[in-house]
Amino acid sequence: MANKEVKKVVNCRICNSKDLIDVLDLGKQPIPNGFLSEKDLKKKEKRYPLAVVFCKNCSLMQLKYLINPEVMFKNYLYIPSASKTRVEYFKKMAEQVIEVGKLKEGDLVVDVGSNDGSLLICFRNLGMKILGIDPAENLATVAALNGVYTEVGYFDSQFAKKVVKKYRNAKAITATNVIAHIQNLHEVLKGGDILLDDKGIFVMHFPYSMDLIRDNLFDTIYHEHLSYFSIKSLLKLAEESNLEIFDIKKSDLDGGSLRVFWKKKTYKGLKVNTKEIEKLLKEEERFGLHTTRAYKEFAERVKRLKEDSLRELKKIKAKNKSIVGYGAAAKANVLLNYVGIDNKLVDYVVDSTPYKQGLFAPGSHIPIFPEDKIYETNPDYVLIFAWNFSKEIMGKNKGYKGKFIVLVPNFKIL
Ligand code: JHZ
Repeated sequence: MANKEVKKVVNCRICNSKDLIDVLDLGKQPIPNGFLSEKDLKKKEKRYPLAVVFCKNCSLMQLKYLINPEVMFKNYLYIPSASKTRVEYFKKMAEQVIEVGKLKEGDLVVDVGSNDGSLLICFRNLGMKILGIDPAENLATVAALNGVYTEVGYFDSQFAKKVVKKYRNAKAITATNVIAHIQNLHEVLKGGDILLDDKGIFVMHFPYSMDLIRDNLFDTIYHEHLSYFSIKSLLKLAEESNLEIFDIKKSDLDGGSLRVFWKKKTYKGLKVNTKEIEKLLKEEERFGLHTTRAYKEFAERVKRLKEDSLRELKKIKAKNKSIVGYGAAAKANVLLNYVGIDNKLVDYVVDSTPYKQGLFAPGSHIPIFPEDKIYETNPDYVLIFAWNFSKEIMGKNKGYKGKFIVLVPNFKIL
């Protein structure tokens, strides 16, 4: 893919099957974190096809078209620390990893996709040695300001060898919301096997496809997310690896996520929680997550959601009421572009991320302001794009007198 920017997927990333069924086409969209400066607005914006397919063999939903990662990740504006709730989850995750992996003070924790160092800081506060890995050069600088050192690059077996040589084996590797960004998943596991201490654990955290399908979370489908994991697909992925899954825990973050615990097959100091894994797999079967029907029905619901949302927003505007957005999330941009919401419907979006303020949302070109802007203009409605943080957002804006709206899982005035 070196010179080509878009590549169509022909084989499943996990099981290599060609039996890929079309699920949903979200049209041509700009990259979801491709925020624009005023100067950029004059240039032609690049759009890439955004669609998902479902592998009938291993049940991995995945992107139909891939974009060169350099386009998306070299300069990255998303930081987890802009959301207090997410940082709270990171604190709990660090405690859990230390407990499950029986880590001791001074053990090395390596975070893949370490971003601004938010998760590693939690480990450092608990006495661990830490190292970040991330391809975003701009974020490595931000992490350094937080005292977190980052090796810049994409994690795979070669990268893992370099890290072991330069530092040592890791007692824990973490990867939150990044495994879905990586094309070669088998390489990630190979890298994990190389980097991990014989008695170490590798903990992955990412959104769960069952929650996505059941709750219409279509806006979490975007160019950065190559894979939408089911447990069936994860167990298939594990088959070829020297690592094995020894536990899976559900989390309610981001509308529903999975935390997947891996260890070396040769390490017998931790028991495999077969009962829990089988229970979760049965739940998927009962839901129908391995059948084409579940995906077709999901696509139908998303198309209806688009029509309903647009109609309801237009009704509000027809009454001369103002609407603004809250949270210039990546998923906000998918929603804006798919539903067809522009500056005529939504006046502006507010966001706590300093790097996004003053820029414009990709595609819709809606301007982004700091959060207090809503107290300057007092809009009639605030549309919460970051629905995963509705509680935090409504909680800290008790002084706002208008009404809150969400569009996902369905149009609702709160
Ligand atoms: P948030 C990113 O997606 C990209 P996004 C990535 N691919 C991924 O998987 C997820 O993260 C996990 C703002 N906000 O975290 C901050 C406020 O303004 O749901 C963020 O810009 N005020 C890695 O971008 C956005 O909302 C607040 O009070 O969809 C939330 O984005 C709060 C709580 C948030 O991720």
